[in-house]
Formats: sequence, structure tokens, C-alpha cells
Amino acid sequence: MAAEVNQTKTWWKEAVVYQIYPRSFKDSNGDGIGDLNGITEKMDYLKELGIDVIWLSPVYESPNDDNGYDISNYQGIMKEFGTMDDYDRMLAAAHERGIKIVMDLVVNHTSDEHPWFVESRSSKENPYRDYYIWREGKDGKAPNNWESCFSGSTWEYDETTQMYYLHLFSKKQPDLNWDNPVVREEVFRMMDWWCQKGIDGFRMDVISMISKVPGLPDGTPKENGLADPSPYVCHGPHEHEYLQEMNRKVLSKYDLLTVGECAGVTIEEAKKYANLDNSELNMVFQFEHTSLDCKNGKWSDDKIDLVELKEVMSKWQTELMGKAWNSLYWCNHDQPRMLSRMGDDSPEYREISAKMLATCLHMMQGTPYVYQGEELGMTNMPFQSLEELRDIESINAYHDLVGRNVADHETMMRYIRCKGRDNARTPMQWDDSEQAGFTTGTPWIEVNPNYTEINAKEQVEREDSVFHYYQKLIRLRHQNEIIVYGDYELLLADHPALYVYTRTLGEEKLLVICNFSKEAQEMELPEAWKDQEAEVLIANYEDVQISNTMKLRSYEAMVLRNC
Ligand code: TEU
Ligand code: CA
Repeated sequence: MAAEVNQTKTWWKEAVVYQIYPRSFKDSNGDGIGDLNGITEKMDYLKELGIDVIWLSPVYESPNDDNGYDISNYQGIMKEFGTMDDYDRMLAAAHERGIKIVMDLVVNHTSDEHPWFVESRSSKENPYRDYYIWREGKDGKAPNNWESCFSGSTWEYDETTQMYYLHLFSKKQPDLNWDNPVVREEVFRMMDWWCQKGIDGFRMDVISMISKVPGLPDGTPKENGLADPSPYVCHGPHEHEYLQEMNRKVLSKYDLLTVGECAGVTIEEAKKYANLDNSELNMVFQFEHTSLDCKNGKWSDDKIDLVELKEVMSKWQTELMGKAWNSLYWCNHDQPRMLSRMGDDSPEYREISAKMLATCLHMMQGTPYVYQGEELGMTNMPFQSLEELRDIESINAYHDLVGRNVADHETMMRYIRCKGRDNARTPMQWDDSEQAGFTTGTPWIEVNPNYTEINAKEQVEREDSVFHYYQKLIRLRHQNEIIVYGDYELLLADHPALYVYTRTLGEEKLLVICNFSKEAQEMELPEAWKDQEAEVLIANYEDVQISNTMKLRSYEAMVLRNC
């Protein structure tokens, strides 16, 4: 039976993960850049929050073209972040507190400054040549019409050998050639080295793109003449074969949490990646719910529609039930802050709507991920000028779209305020002292001016804060198997303002009610809940009244349990 399979108990199904973007978390030495010693300093804060696992965004040596997602040495630490000794101390500090560490594995590409690429580009005969994807030009132009995720062609011409190399991201991120077995062995050896060190898992960056369709065919061009390469690079012909090989040779030898970042993943594909037979990964990150506001393209100010959100979330909840395991997230370092996106970041409703969004996600089936600052209700940043931006994706898109007159400056800045990745990358707001207590120096990216109201110190001290609400949600998950393993069912699918669902485990039932709107809403309790005793497990207003006709206030959320 489906439900039974999902109840096979494993620690990573019961865990709550906290994502750290090290550059913006805590600076320990005043150079304006977050670092490993800063993370170690804050380990007790994370312990207090109650999380089980840290997903550490890349800390490896990197020229930082894409903030560490361009790696030049997989077994060395970025100088700005500290040393390998600092890393070992951080890992020990985490383990002492029962917190596990999941490393970011970025192996679709390396930095162009990685010694492999330096060798590879030096001559056609070099033994490292086939570590990357080199092609001859076509009629003096790029080998095909693919568009990079960071604007422009995916091909860069290299003078030395007069050929082009493929880069799905920036030109400083050449794609590795996974069809070369030697490349796979190198990657597996490196992964094993980290496992031997005692790490607890991997978050695998764009792992769905490692196998490309042979021949690298042209795609359907858009108005700028370039094409989305996704059909030829996502879940390619050898994708699952390579992951199974990785699983056999590395993952299966350790007790790890593995999550694949799988752009473009469908339910059918997810069932292969995250199959319960454990032959590939534990779970994937899907992007359907974070793409709902990209109808007119990513760079627009479209909004997420609640009915569509419910449809997408519910599809993943129900269709993976008993077949594969879900990950749950609203935020990460590539997404704008969910509070600004789907909640209400005005001073009046900020906390109540942050708690509502958290309730909605944390009561679902899957492993929840909390992105740094989300537990404080951190918001998007009011970026005004190009100079304030640091993200290569936003900066390149600005030059591309403004350059081609597709958008003017004001429009583009508005889009970036809605969708830009830097929204998530402003420094963590620790207290109300200068620079939010993040650094004693000048931060590498500006602090959000709202740190005087939104900061960790104030919230840790205040019982009814967003921080304490997240703490309670995490504790509830640890204490109630139904939150981890219960079946999910959506109610009121077409309601434009309410997200209501149940969880069921044996005789036990939860009813989750979330008002996504500022307006008050009325709702009839489902028949099974009418005139019944029910316990309020958690709620974002203090004085909850249960009645057959519920009156829900602005952004009100609650979880009821049958008695
Ligand atoms: O992101 C992959 C990815 O799909 C992103 O390009 C995403 O579509 C975009 O950022 C949404 O705005 C991963 C990392 O998470 C990201 O930080 C890196 O820049 C990228 O891979 C390249 O390594
Ligand atoms: Ca520092």
C-alpha cells in the first residue's frame, strides 16, 4: 500500500534542513564577507532553532564569478571563508550539537580557473581536453543556438585552439563532459574524500543537466535568435545511468542525505531520481511552484496565483506519495523572499503572514528547507540601482534586456526587485547594531534597511516572534509522526484565498487552514470536523475560536488535531 511505503522511517525524512549562504551569514573578521568561523559562532543559534541539518552553499576555492558556484578546487576552502582547519572546526561544532552538514556539490561545471580547464583549453591533444565539451564553430558562429541561463550564447570561443566550449551558465563556468568516464571517476573520488571527512550528504547543483543529448541540436529560437536548451540538457539520455553509478560507487557506502536540484523536473522524472529503492537520490528540488510567477518570462512582475499554487503543491504531495520523497521549500539563494512574494511584507502583516506561509509548508509531507533569514521573516530588498546588485544573473539580464530595449531602466529594476536573486543574499540580520551585526566592516552587499525592526536578537528574546514560531513548527514535526508520514489531501481546491488540507495517519487527522489574503474569510468546517472536539496544535493568532463556521482573520493560519 502506498501509504505504508512512505512510512519506512529514515532520519532524512524526519529532518528539517537549514540552508546557509556563507557569504551573507556571519562575518567573523570584519572584511565584510561571511565566513566559516562566523558559522561556528552561530551554531548555538541554529541549535536553538532546532534544525537537524545544515545545507552549506559552496565554500570551495572559487574566483566568485557566481559566488562560489564556480569552483576552482573542490578540496580546498575559499580563502575569504577561512581554511580547512576552520572547516573541520565548524563540522565538529555542528556534530557536537547533533547537527549534520550537507555539502553543495557543483559538478555540472567547474570554474574556468580549475586546473582541469586550464589544461583542457591549452591544446587539442591535452589529456584533459575531453573533460569539457569542445566543438568547432558553424559558419564562423557558435556551434548551436542555445541561450545561457545567464544571458547570451552558451558557447565561448577560445583563441588558443580556435574552438568553442559549452557553458550553460557563465562563461567562467565551463560544463564538464560527463560522458567521459574519467571525469566521472574524478568526481566520485572527490565526493568520497568529503564523505571520509564525515560530512552527511550532498545537495547536487543542477544535477539534472549532466547528460546532454548527443549532437547538441539547435532549439526553437526566441525573438533574440537564441533557444532554451532545456529539452536537450535536462534529464538527458544517460542522466539516471550516471546517478546510479554515483550511487553504487559513493552514496550507497555512507548514510547520507542527498537532494538533487532538478530544474524542469516532472513528477515522472522525480520518481526516477528519488525512487524509494534508493538507487539514485533521496529527493529532488522541483521548480514548478517557484515558476508560477514567470508566465511572461522570468523577468516580469507576474504574481503567483493561489489556486495554481495549490494545484502544483498538491500534485507533488499526492503523486509522490508512496513512490518518492518530496523536498519542501519556499526560499533559497536563487529565489526572492517568499514573504514578499506571496505574503505581506508591510510592518502590519509581516509577522502574521510569515507565520502563515511557514505553517502551510511545514505541515506538508516531505523534508522542509528553511533558508537563512526566513525564520525571521526577512524581506526583499528595495534595490534602486545597478551598482547595488552583485548577482551575475541579474546584472547580465539587465544589460541584455535594457541593451536590446526590451525593458527600460525603471522596469528592469522593478523586475529585479520582484525576482532578483540578490533579494535572498543580503546579509543575515543578527541585531539592530550597525550593519545588522553581520560585520564590523563594510558588507560585500548592502544590508536591508529594515534590520532595526527585523533581527535575530529581538526575535530570540520575544516569545511570539517568527523565530519562535519556526522553532515550534520544527519541534512539532519532531514530536508528531503524522506531520512527517501522514497522507495529504487538499480541500477547497478552487477557493481563491484559502489553502486548506488534511493529513491522515491511521486514526489521527490534522486540518491545516491558511488564509493567504488580508481580507477576512468565512469557511465551513468539513463535515467530519463539525461539532467535534479538536486541539489547536499551532496557530498564528493567540485567541483561536473553533466553530462550524470559521471566521478567519488576515493571514490567519491554524492546525487542528482530532481528539
Ligand atoms: O541554480 C541553477 C538554476 O537553475 C538557476 O539558474 C536558476 O534557474 C536561477 O538562478 C533562478 O533565478 C544553481 C545554483 O543554485 C545557482 O546559484 C547557480 O548560479 C547555478 O546553479 C549555477 O551553478
Ligand atoms: Ca570574513
